[in-house]
Amino acid sequence: MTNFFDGIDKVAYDPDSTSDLAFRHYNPDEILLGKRMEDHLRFAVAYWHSFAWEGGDPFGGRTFDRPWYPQDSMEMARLKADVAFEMFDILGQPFFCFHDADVAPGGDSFPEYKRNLEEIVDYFGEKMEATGTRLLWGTANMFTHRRFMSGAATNPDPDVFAWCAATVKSCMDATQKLGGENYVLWGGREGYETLLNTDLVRERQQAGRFLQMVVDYKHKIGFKGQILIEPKPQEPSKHQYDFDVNTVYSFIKEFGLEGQVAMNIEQGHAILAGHSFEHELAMAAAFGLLGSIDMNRNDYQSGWDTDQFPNNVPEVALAYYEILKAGGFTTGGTNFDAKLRRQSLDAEDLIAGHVGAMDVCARGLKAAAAMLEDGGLEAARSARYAGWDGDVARDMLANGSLESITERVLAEGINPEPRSGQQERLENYVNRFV
Ligand code: XLS
Ligand code: NI
Ligand code: NI
Repeated sequence: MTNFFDGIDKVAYDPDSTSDLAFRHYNPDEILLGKRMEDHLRFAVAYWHSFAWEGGDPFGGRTFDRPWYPQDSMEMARLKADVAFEMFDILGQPFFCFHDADVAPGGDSFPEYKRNLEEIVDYFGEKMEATGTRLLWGTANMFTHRRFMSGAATNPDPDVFAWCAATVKSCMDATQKLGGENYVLWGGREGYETLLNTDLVRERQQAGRFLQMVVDYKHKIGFKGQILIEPKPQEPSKHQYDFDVNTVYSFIKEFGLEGQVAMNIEQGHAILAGHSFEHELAMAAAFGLLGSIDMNRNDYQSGWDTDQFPNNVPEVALAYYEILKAGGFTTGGTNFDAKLRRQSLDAEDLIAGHVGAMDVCARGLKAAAAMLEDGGLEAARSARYAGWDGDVARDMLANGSLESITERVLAEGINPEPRSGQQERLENYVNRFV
């Protein structure tokens, strides 16, 4: 036991509590739509934000002071793991997620990197066995180190591509060994700054080939989880190749990977792309590619990825509405890709951030489940499109041509009369549940 969380008790569900560190809505065993709340939400803590990020921003260095700093030795990596698993026990969330770089020092060579990762993976394995915390997904950080400054798989230098292939193999092995339920690829620096020095056709080909290798390796090792791509429109690169759900969908099709790769959708990335979270979720669901979510929120004024803990119930409710409507998570879950504000220095702040986020998600989920059960939104939508259920309309769509349709417009004197979209009424409807 470390003493990092001294004085902080295991968080309990207590609907009447006035404590800021209690769950008033997250009740893991509560049944919604025939399933336990915990099994709907499948919460995960993100190792990077909670334990590896030191509180820096573009204008200043670290603000936190943690007993596992400096993060450059295996001894510190083990201490960090001890603290992380203590937090998992306090929160009681079922999963966590990590990048290789979050959990062990990278060392000076590939063999050293691999040794360190394997050593900490064994340490995690023991802790997961002892505590029951599971791995939602693993991933590789191929964006922080300077070797990745011009891209990872999309790098002009083939040696960087080779380094990345070896790195992802190690991270997939680690994920497989720990029973991870998914493997995520977020294209951190897979994009470019300026066309003046960039061959974007070649770079996209490299990224596509890389993804094919990842899928081949998944089958080779019999990894049962899903491979997930996480779209993001910019930051760190000016132009990212995996801009949003639609862009990633066409990328998957172009490289023949339909049915092999799904998506991890992040609230903040959706906002950066000029979409809403529910738009991206509905789009992914429409393609059958809704895998998992990174739950956070962006500051709506700042225009960059602020990765804050979610705190807006109506927004979260609409997101879970799309997820439930699509049938809910299978291997996916709700990963809190969220970090403290850099002035939030205390161990207690880390707990408060997660407790609040879990409770907001639970409230959103309850509202979403109630709206689905009530069926009001679906009924309104069906009524709006009812004209398309008729035989004539169906036949027009399936077999019509511009000439045959024109004939009918003339013969029947078709002259459409607009009808209300009723947005305000529907917004009032949602407000009854949130
Ligand atoms: C960064 C991404 C990152 C991924 C994992 O914006 O959200 O945290 O989720 O590499
Ligand atoms: Ni992000
Ligand atoms: Ni993310």
